[in-house]
Amino acid sequence: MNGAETLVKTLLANGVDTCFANPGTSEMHFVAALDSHPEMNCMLCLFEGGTSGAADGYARMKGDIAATLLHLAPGFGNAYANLHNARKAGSGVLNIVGEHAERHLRYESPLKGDIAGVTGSVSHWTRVSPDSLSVAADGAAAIRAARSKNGQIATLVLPANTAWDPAEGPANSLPPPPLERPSPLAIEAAAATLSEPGAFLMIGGAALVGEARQLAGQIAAKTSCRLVSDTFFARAEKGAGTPVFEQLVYLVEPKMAQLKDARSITLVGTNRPVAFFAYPGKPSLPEPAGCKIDPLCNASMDVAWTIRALADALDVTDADVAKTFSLDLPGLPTGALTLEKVGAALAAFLPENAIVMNESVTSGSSVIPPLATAHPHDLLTGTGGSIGICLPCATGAAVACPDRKVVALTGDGSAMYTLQSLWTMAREQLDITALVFANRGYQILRDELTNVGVTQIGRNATRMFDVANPELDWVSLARGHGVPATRADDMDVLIKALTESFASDGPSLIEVVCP
Ligand SMILES: Cc1ncc(C[n+]2csc(CCOP(=O)(O)OP(=O)(O)O)c2C)c(N)n1
Ligand SMILES: [Mg+2]
Repeated sequence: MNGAETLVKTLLANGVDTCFANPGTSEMHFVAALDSHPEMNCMLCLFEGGTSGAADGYARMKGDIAATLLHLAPGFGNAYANLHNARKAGSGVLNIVGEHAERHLRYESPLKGDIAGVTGSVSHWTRVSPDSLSVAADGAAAIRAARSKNGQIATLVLPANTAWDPAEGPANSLPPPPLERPSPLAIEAAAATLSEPGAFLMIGGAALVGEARQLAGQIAAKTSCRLVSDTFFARAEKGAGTPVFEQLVYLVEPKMAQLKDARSITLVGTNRPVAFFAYPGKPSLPEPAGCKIDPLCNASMDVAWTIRALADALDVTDADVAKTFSLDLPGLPTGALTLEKVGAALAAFLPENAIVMNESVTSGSSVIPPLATAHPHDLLTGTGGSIGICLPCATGAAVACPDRKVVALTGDGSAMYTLQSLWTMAREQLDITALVFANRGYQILRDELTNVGVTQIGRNATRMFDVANPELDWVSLARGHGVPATRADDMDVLIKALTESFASDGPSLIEVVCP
């Protein structure tokens, strides 16, 4: 047995059976070891941003880790942006990165790079395996790190000699250490604060799903505190039957308006609210002066326990009924296409238990709101502001949940970053309906130019914001990746395409021609 084989056996023995991969020569022994273990599900992604984004989507929906297989520093560099997003999502990801054999590293070979620099800057945990006998134990430690604190980025660098030299056998990964919890005193104090006027309970992470979400709704019913979430989150249950919470909005002034009555903000599973960007003359922090921020429990702590403890401290009972959304499906819109009508059609047709990945950027403010009263579903969003997460994340979510329909909503600009994921969707026949909002440009950046105070827009800025001339042909792009596609420029075509796509099991794409 060589080091690579002990690593594959370690992964499988510890429940890691999914690997999003883009290999190269330095990983060939690892590839051979994966090849002799067909129980490992290896999926090729044609760009490493697809690999890392898929691992993020998988973790969000599975609640457990997948592995990525990446090729030296440049391969890891390509994966970086979506690892950044995964880190902000709190997703556990286990990266296995090949590296040159130790003796080769003293030479300036083409693929040699600063692997410590590139991996260290986004990983919570990094280790370079020193020899083949250590690989299994290092793999087990990496698995544990990726599963720790509700999910971390763990990166194991595997020099080729550690993969090919002889080794002994697989290792067991210890369970992750217990999650940190707030002290009883902190719980008591937070419960008291939540009962005071102007109290906000801001939830994220595990508080946006399941029983914790329900209890948060009951806490709001009991105390009259305002229940809010951040603008972006890894995963939230949405639709009919889910407790109502307000999402903070993107722009600074409206965010400040939402928080203007806040005298306290208690944080459970999330960080304090902050403006997405700094703008001249506008604050970074949106809450009013004097508002108390209680960082009770961050996303890496025991969020579900904290919500339960708060509910107990507040004597929440079944009599405290959370305010929930009721099912209210819009009628079917016809005629000229508008984004509001697209939202209504989506809400009307959205299959029960769908997974919606939203990176539709400016289109989202029209398309997403009607989904609030659609059939229950999970909503995932971009978490780290780095665009190009939608198609990869949808891919990973579909692998994690093969029995659920995945709907990927993406801006045309965002989709271009990682459109290679379409090919993985086609090869794996993943049940994904992708809607590309073809407004032919980076619409949000037009708005942002105004937000920084520029009133005139000239040739250079226009040429940096328009994605036209030539116009992208999404139907051809999708078909070229093996995904059937339709261009919808009125509601009848859109509704027919949606109906057909939701009735079929494989991937399909709809180019939504924005008015
Ligand atoms: C990795 C990365 N590069 C650049 C940006 C800057 N950026 C933010 S939104 C955006 C364009 C989004 O365009 P699109 O997806 O078409 O959405 P639209 O604004 O048109 O609705 C860009 C380039 C970013 N956020 N992340
Ligand atoms: Mg666009």
